[in-house]
Amino acid sequence: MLPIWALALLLGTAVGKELCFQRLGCFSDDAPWAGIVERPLKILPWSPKKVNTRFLLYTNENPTTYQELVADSSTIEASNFKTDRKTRFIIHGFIDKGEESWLANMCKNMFQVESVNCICVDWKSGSHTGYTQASQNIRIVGAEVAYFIDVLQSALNYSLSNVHIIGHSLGSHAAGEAGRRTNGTVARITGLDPAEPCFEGTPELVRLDASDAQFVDIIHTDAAPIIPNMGFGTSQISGHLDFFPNGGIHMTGCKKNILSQIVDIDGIWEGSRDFVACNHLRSYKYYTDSILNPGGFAGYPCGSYEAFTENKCFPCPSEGCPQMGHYADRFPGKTKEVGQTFYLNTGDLGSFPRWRYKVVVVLSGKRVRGHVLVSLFGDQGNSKQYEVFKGVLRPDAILANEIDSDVDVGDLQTVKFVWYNNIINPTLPKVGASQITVERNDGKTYNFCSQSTVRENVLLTLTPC
Ligand SMILES: [Ca+2]
Ligand SMILES: [Ca+2]
Repeated sequence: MLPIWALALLLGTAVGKELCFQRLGCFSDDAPWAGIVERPLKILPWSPKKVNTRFLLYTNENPTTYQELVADSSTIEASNFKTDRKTRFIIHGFIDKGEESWLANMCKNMFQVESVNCICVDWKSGSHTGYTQASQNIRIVGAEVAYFIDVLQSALNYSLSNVHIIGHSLGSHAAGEAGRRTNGTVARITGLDPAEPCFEGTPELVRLDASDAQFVDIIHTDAAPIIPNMGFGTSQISGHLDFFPNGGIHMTGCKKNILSQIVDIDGIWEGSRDFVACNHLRSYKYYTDSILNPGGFAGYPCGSYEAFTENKCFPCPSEGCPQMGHYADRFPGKTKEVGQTFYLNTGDLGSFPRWRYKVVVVLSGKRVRGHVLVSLFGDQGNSKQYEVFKGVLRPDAILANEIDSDVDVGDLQTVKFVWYNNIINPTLPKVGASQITVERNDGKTYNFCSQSTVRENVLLTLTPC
């Protein structure tokens, strides 16, 4: 017979601890929730009261001031919530809050293009703690969102095909948990740079994956390893469509993560969050911009970012390219299979959308060393000058490159060619383009010709031929 204390010890290792709550049920620290390699600490989430999940409703009728909802039909019916509209939940991440301006700004962009119930989910009481605890608290947040959705369904007869959950960072996994608890029946979950630590490599039960909703799309913006690069987001393919803008690791306009200023994960958000976590935060900025730029974030199916930058993944295939962000659900092949990966480039701060074109230039004139630039003129706008080539310019050479324009020029009407080398040459050499071919990402091709040549820094206009 074992002494009582030894029996208790044996049971203690075999059976984990468990917390139960009236509305949300029980939460255990059994594997894989805790006690696995990726999450060795045996800790439990805080109580629903302490996490204090709140639902802040914005609609087209109240775009700037929220109505706070609770999961109760009479409160929801008394609010501006409309059952004939889609509902999009937005869940923030670690050391963040539901009143942060980026969530409301995302809603405001939606109101410009659709009528929608936009619910910002605040769990700041549970997110302002150590990272390991916060990564457990998202289980409560996910359960609260699932409970709220259950009320919408049972009390208001609201269809889950109208529910979209958007989560950033740890909020992505809270969205996954809400989806899991509603048996993967919500229409869509968008993971904005889902958090890596305590989730990457874990069983699908505990992290956001493609089984958590009818359609799951992911934007990866900080996919470098957490150690040693402090890349907070996961590189794990987690949805039906996984987008890797700018390759998914270093976002255009962000400096590299500042390692020397970060002691550990808990220190990452202290102080200057935009400076330290620039890559990680870009995911929600891209999503917010995508709402107002339906064609500006085309993702190209490609095996790697390297192949994409080597111009091997253009134009879009016959079924088209999905759009990263708000309109990803318009892609016909969105749920054809899980783990479809897409690459694209974005702009830097101020203007993120880009439209990619393939440009082929046939040179004429003298043989000189220099740079060749081309600008595109169309019925919807004109692009800047983009460099297509630098090196030795030989007559009849064919130069091909892809450019990412900050303007959708529409149907092309003319193109302009210019070259320069900043080398003083008394013979004043002239170079031209006998033909320039421009291909859009939908495969439509335009040809332009010229008989002329020009001195450096002089614009040459080519007309359709
Ligand atoms: Ca999951
Ligand atoms: Ca990472």
